[in-house]
Amino acid sequence: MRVTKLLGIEYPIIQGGMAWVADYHLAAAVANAGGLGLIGAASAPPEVVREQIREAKKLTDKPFGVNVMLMNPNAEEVAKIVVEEGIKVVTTGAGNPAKFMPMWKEAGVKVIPVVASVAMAKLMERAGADAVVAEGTESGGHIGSATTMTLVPQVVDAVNIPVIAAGGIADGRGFAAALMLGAEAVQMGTRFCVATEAITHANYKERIIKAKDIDSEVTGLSHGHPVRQLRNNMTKEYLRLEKEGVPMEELEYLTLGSLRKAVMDGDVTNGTVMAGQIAGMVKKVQSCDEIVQEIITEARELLKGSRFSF
Ligand code: TUI
Repeated sequence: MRVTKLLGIEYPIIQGGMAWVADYHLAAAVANAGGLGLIGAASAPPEVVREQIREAKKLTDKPFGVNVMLMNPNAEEVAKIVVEEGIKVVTTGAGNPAKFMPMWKEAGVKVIPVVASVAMAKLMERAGADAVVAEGTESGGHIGSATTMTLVPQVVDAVNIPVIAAGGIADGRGFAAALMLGAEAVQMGTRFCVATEAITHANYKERIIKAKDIDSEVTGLSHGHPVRQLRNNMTKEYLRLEKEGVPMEELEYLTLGSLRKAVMDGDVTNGTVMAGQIAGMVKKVQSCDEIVQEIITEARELLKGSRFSF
């Protein structure tokens, strides 16, 4: 498979670069399980990202990457640190990473932008991306509008680089379906968010495990920053104010630090509980190794004898 070869990993499973959740513990655990683990730089200060990378190296000698969140005002510094620390794979989110590509390519870093449209996927291919993650609107966090089912095959048809499917995938069936849509790997967030090794607060994990299929809401649609999260006091209040036409700046104030409050402090009532629509199917805390093995075994069984068998 092109993606496993490109990244030097055993299984074509990539962990999402989730803000606060994807720290070095999770990245190293996914790497040790044979997938691609990622440290989610999110809004962390650049020196914290450097520290995280060094800690991950102590826990694994397998390849792992860093997700650079492009809305972060420190993204440029983080982009440089990734090179300085010898990171070999970068994924990016929430923007266009073109200005960092020459620096990364020169340093031999494999660049995998997360995209939510065909246009962005083509742009990234032309800019030198090694692969793209096509992320459907089923995902948690900052999202686009196309579903995984519609986005993935259209991106596959539009580019020649490998496409990694994300959004709504959490088991072997989703993995197999992604391959049938033409993807060559999957990226998963929600399932890894509840992993034993994830530092996610127990309340957050429990909220995901108790979630039903229709428990997520999308906030921020009216001001162009849609974020999928599980329904609670925060989403009710946010959506009420958004409907009243409260300006974006005031809404941002409401959510300042709210993800941290949920992930780290366990306030899943007033904090932001980002998770994908597949949360309803995520039913237990398991180690990253168990998660990866279960998905691969299930998918192999489903694809046996087909041209997708692996
Ligand atoms: O980035 C994500 N998901 C995220 S980032 C994040 S951090 C955050 N925290 C609080 C509020 C808001 C965000 C949480 N979840 N996924 C990757 C992704 N990228 N989804 C959609 C996009 C995207 C959107 C527009 C990529 C490129 C793009 O292009 C716009 C442009 O600049 O042309």
